[in-house]
Amino acid sequence: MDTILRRKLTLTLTLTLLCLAAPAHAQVYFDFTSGGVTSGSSFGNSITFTSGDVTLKATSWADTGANDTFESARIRSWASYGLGSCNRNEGSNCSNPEHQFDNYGDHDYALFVLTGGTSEVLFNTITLDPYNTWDRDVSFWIGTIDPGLDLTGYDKMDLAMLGFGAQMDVFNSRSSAAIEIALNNISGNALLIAPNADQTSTYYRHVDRFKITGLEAEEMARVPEPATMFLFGGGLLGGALIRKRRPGLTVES
Ligand SMILES: [Ca+2]
Ligand SMILES: [Ca+2]
Ligand SMILES: [Ca+2]
Ligand SMILES: [Ca+2]
Repeated sequence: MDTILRRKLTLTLTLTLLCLAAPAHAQVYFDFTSGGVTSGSSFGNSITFTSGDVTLKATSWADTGANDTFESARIRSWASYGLGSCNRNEGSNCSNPEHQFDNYGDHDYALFVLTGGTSEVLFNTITLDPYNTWDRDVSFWIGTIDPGLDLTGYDKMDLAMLGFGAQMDVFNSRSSAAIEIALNNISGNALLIAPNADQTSTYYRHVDRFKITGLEAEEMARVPEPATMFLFGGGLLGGALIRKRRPGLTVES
């Protein structure tokens, strides 16, 4: 009986520890081609999307300020075409093709900040769709930032100080086809993405333009504090030992 009890105890503890250790990664997907709640209708506005218990706030920015510092832009939803942006030099009601995220003239940026749920996610992929045939080179930064961060007045060199990780570049061919960009499962609560700005030429083959149609991520598991794990494990162990000491205990098989 002791052996059976010991086996049961070991199994219970093992399963308990496995459950605590195994991350229950909930997948979140934000479809930017439908839904979304728009707040404000000019520069500095936002569009909010939800997936499960996670809320995503999308805003757009551009280096239209003095010395290429960031200023808020107007993020817009073009229904099934996804999200685009009009910056201060394009005008808040800019039209095709400037209403995409583009690097013709100034450099447009999309900022996605997550709140609710575990907030921290692993960023999986983002889908971009050029509206017509354009280059599709992108740069992105992922990090854990103040969810209320206002980028006004900062520039690209300040991103690390604000909590973003290193700039990641993905170069793609010129095409009218949508493309899924791997975000390398980097963790954080924020993603900043822009057409790659390294090619300064306005030669048409270098100009990158796209709308953004979807973002896929997975919630990080809530990692229990070591103290909690110890107490939880210790509680189970204690309970089992008390039961073991009780006379006439029948072990269910
Ligand atoms: Ca634009
Ligand atoms: Ca532009
Ligand atoms: Ca500029
Ligand atoms: Ca390019």
